Amino acid sequence: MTKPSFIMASRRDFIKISGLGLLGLGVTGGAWSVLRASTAWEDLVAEGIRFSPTYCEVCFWKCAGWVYKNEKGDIQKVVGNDDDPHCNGRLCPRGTGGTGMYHDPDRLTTPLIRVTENGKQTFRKASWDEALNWIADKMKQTKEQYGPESVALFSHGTSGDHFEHLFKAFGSATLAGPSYAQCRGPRDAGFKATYGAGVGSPEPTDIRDTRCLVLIGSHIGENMHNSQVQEMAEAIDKGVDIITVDPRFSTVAGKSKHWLPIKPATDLALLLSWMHVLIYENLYDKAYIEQYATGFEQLKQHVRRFTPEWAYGITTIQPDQIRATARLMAAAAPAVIVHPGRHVTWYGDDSQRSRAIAILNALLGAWGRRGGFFLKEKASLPEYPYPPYPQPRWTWRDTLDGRYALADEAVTNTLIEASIPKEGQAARIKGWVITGTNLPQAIPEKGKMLQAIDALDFVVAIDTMPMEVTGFADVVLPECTFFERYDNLRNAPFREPSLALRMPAAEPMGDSKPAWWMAKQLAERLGLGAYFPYKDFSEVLDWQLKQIGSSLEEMKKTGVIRLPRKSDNLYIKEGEPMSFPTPSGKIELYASTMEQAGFDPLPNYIAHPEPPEGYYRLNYGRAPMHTFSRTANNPNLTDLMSENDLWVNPKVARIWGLENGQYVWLKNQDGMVSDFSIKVRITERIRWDSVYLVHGFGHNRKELSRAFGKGVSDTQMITAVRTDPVMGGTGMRGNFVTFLMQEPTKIKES
Ligand code: MGD
Ligand code: SF4
Repeated sequence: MTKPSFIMASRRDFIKISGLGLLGLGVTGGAWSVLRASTAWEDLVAEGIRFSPTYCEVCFWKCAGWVYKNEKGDIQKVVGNDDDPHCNGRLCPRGTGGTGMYHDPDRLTTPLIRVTENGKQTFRKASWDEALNWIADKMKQTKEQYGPESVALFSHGTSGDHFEHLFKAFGSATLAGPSYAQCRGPRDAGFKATYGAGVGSPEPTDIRDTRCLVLIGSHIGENMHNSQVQEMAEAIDKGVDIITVDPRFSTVAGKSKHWLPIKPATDLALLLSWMHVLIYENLYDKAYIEQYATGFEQLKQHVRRFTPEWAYGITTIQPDQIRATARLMAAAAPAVIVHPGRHVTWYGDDSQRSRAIAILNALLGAWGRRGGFFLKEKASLPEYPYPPYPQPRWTWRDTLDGRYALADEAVTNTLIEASIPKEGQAARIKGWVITGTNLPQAIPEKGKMLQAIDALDFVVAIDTMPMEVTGFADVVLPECTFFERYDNLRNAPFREPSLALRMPAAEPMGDSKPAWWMAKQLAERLGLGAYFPYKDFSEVLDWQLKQIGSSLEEMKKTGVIRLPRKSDNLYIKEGEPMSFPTPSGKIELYASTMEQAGFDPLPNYIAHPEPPEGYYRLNYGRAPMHTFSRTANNPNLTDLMSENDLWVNPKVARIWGLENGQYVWLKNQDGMVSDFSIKVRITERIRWDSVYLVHGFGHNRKELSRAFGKGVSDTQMITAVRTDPVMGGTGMRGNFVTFLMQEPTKIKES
């Protein structure tokens, strides 16, 4: 076994280290493939070298890893857990650099309360008692006056689990997160209308065995979801054909057999035309469709007119290329994946685009087939026996006011709207608790958010960092990072069920605390202590693990438990009957749930607004070393990428006289001017009608010493939102920007 080295690595070096999977504890035992404590492990501990299990919170792939500490107990590095199917022993650059979250000197380390001094609002340090009493008093008052439902929770990530439990015990189901209406919601609505179930996370894409991978605006590789990227690398080695549809020559476009530089906002036309080719050239999987699907004849009639020639006029993709790519998919079927994507809130018709993707996969017979989509399974882990929750009188669903009939989860924006008083009518929501989400960078239409914040009785932010969201809070609670706490076991559906443990590798820094502790303290102050009947959250984990024949002690040594599947059908067996959880029990090519809710039962192309003269569509995406805005100040990751740049086509650069490396400000179609400037990168890799930048930069909090003023925030430039009528997703890619060569205003902190 390779012994870990504790020589301080330079920030660039340690990315390589993560790839080595240093902890070679590949011992399996019993019915479970469980890593057992080896002598080598005990040797290491005896030598004063400590490591403990975690799963990563830098993004939501939740890779399991080992945190290494030196003899003094200082966290040195984190490496992947060999037995974890989410990472296969290797963390991505962000995960490896995740220790920067722990070491960041800008971290929040004490509770803060807003006060006014000499007429100016500021924060002062507070004790935990003072801060928690303040929040509990506000929650109690609001409950008495308006009902518990009037306190809303915005959350993203594992700390949200603990507050969700508190809120449900309190009597509020007014809970939302940006991972739905700003991210994957339309995808899950589109797939659910077709297959009866959403896609979920991790996506059940069988990439390692696929023969043809179609990526529509989903840039795997830049969007670094660990095992998915590893599987794609494996598939590339095996000669997979990749078709990338993107107005931008993304990294994966360079590995693709076909790059289709589609005119932005026209993907649905291409998808309909691909269906036309598959059906009218008799290339679809007839046996599969006959056995498992319904609505084929309606679909056939529907796509009759969507010829490649029709689509060419809309998408700018040559008819020959549309035919060739459809035939390539059919030749690989059923080992083909038209990837559902993840962040899909683009143009406001995103559920329908996702429906088209779902239908296309059905025509290719890919759902439930090797090399297509596997049938995922998750561990059945008993819930801790908490008392039953009270029934709220109203929930997030009531804030939809009859809109978005197929929304399965809360829509952040309707909670924001319900927090703004209307003419003569008080707002339903009076207080916000926000944890693990930086709302000003995550949710477009900041104007509405500011209106709501102005009207609210109280705002609490729980964060590890002094992010923008904390600037709007009355009370800020400092959460310790995922390196310093217990959280729920990771239990995500995949090819085989697995559980991963996160435990503290170090004491919380300063006066920061874990979310479970904060939620418990608030519960006790609210008379809800019965919902938190433990001293330490580890007791909950131990109880749950004991129900399945393991224990916390055992898991501390393995980090991951892999469980056998209960069903042996990772794929549908040839000809095997299969019932889908749709109203008809079949894959619904013609979606009855859509029809009943008053939406098109078959997807239709609609034209979207074009950029005004002199403006370019604002396209945005991901970088492999950053996640949203949460990593922008991470000392390790800013070393790798400290600001975003603006991709500009050479033709556009010539018109504007732009030079590589020059800084420009951006102005959008509504006159919104960027707070900061962005470096121009002239490249043929972007179409002339668009510009591109990485999301999550352009921070305006001076407390973020490395992120402040670096690059432009795409969210700031997104003032026009096209809302998806099906589920309320906020389409954000209908915004257009132009360049300003001079600093337009003095930078103000908002
Ligand atoms: P971040 O901006 O990274 O993501 O939206 P968010 O979840 O809000 O903000 C995360 C916040 O959590 C930060 O303030 C960070 O400091 C804090 N944090 C990190 N770790 C912890 C922790 O352990 N505990 C606590 N309490 N806080 C922690 C993501 C959302 O954004 C998503 S999912 C998508 S897909 C959308 N992407 C997107 C986009 O690409 N462009 C634009 N313009 N908007 C987008 N919005 C959406
Ligand atoms: Fe962490 Fe990377 Fe895994 Fe995401 S993909 S959980 S950032 S290691």
